[in-house]
Amino acid sequence: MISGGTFIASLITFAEGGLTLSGGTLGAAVVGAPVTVVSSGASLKGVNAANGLTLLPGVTTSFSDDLAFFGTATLGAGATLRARATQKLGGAGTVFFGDGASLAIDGGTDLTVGAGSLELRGSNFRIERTPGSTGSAALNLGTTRVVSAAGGTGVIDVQFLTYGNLVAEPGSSLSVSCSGIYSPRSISAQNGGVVSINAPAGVSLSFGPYITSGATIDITGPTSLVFNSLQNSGTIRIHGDLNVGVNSSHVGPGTLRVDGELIVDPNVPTNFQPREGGAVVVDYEGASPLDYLRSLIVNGYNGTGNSRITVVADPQHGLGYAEASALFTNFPATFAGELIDDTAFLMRITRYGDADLNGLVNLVDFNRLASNFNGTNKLWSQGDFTYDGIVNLEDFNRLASNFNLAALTNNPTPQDWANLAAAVPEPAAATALAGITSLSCLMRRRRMRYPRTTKNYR
Ligand SMILES: [Ca+2]
Ligand SMILES: [Ca+2]
Ligand SMILES: [Ca+2]
Repeated sequence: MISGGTFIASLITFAEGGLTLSGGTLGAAVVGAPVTVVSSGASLKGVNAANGLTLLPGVTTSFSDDLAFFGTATLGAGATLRARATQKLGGAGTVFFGDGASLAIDGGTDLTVGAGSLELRGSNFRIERTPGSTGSAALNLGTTRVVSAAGGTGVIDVQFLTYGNLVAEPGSSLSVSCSGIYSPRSISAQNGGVVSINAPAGVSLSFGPYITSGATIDITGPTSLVFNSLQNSGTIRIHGDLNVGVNSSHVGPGTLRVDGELIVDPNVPTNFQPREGGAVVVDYEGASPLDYLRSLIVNGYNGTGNSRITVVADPQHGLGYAEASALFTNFPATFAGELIDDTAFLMRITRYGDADLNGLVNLVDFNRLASNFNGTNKLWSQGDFTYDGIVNLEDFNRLASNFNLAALTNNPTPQDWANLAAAVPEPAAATALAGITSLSCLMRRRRMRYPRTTKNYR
């Protein structure tokens, strides 16, 4: 037990028991047993706790010089570990925050979380500038360190945050606020988890490896956000511009929402690739990005240009796109789980023929095609499913081959074809009905060559 004064030693070795600190200052390497701080007022100065460190509940302990531990550092409920000068929190293992525990960084302090795969993890915790202190508190997480909310709400609220991997585990939320440079290596919301990032306007956020969303990631503030890879089975909302800057960036089956501009790097071959039913909402104000984004989709389809928006090749599915105002009449409307206004550009991987992007190919879609038949400068939502701007028999055939199909339903029945024929409006009727005839012949010929079990014709 050390209860007062200053105790500096190069090495303290225990065969059993441990070192208990109730006051004073400890500066030593401690091996063989853990260090336990039992009351506030004690401080650590250059401590290396080789067998772990514990702060009992409610205890506040400050540290200066480097603090290292190996194994687990446990901050009891309501305990505070306070960083008092530019230094490093090092070691290997996990800092576990008890309920309401915090890591406080004094203003003017630059705290680097040290080498290795150190993890800061807990249910309800805060990492913040020491209340009442002034100046910037900086947290440098390096490239492999993890801050993970597990079962509650984790808060990071510092002036500068750099690097690190930010995780919300299932059922948890991690809320990050910072006013300075911010460049996390990854952000991950596990299934049922939420990550909220609030960065200042005017900064550019750059993500190293990836963003992974199994639930919700909400990013507010930056005027520009660059990412390398995006795996999205949940929802990602970016309240600012999104720059896609590295080849093979992609999203999964979730929804990506950008309240701003979606920009795909024109300088190097860059491919933005929604996948497996993924939807993208670009909620703009002012001029529509339609021409720009459509050109990237056309690039992707034709394999031309540096900047591309593509989908994985599939004879039955394409990347549908539409202005919200072309699909809905009442706003706010709901698309892919997102509330949208009448100035939004929408993309979704869906079957060819699904002009209104609702996931089904039916008479409503056919009517859109028929009313634009033989037109030029047309969009997907008007029946151009081949990305050439023209609505003709090729587009009709794509629609017809998916008619009455949702995700994985059966082939159309004779009654479906009759319904389709009956729905053809004038003046497109003659042409389109000719198309049906052609299509029927085509389908019959194809079926002779390909058995019905062939995947492409299911
Ligand atoms: Ca809008
Ligand atoms: Ca449809
Ligand atoms: Ca066409």
